[in-house]
Amino acid sequence: MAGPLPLAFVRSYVDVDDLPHVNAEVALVGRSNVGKSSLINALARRKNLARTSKTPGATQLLNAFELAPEGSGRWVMDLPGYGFAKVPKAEQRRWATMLNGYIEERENLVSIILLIDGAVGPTALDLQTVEWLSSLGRPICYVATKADKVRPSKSKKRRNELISRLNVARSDVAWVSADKGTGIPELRVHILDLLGNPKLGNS
Ligand SMILES: Nc1nc2c(ncn2[C@@H]2O[C@H](COP(=O)(O)OP(=O)(O)O)[C@@H](O)[C@H]2O)c(=O)[nH]1
Ligand SMILES: [Mg+2]
Repeated sequence: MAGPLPLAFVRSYVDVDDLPHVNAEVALVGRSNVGKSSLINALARRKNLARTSKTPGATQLLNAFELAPEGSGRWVMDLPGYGFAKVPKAEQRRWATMLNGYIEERENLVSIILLIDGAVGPTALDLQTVEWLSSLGRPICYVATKADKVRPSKSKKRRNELISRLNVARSDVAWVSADKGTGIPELRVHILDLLGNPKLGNS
């Protein structure tokens, strides 16, 4: 089991073109309010590393975090969320263009970590996004968030629904709760594997 990921905030970027070259990167993508920032905090076991918000749509920046040591070039990106109802169409198009540019330009993007709200998702918009991301040819790792909000009596049904709607295997979805810590150690191991863990000698 992995302990907290030694993540440090690098900076926020407005523009994909400003991102420097890195060795390996994973990117958290998901609907506004799905729990991206909370997940980063849970992975690092820090309270305020990534800002969490009760106001969806607040983050429109590309927030970069780096695994220690500084300069390792192993990055975790928190990307702006999509699908916040009050965001105007023009802004949604801007988001799609940004993400498209990001995915096309990040040569060392090892995997997209797509977050789906485990209690309610996938929504129609999640499914559209999955289809679109798949067409761009990058590997996707699915994470179902807020597992603690699913009642134990509904859990099996919910999990079955989610994998059948995503059309993936059970083992392709990691269920996590940032609040309770469920599934977080396993996801840390997976992220370290994706980014190449020097301690394991595969970087
Ligand atoms: N119950 C529960 N709530 C969560 C969990 N993760 C996030 N949230 C809540 O969902 C809301 C949005 O979280 P945030 O991390 O800001 O989402 P983001 O917009 O994707 O970055 C906040 O009110 C969080 O407290 C979780 O694991 N369980
Ligand atoms: Mg956020």
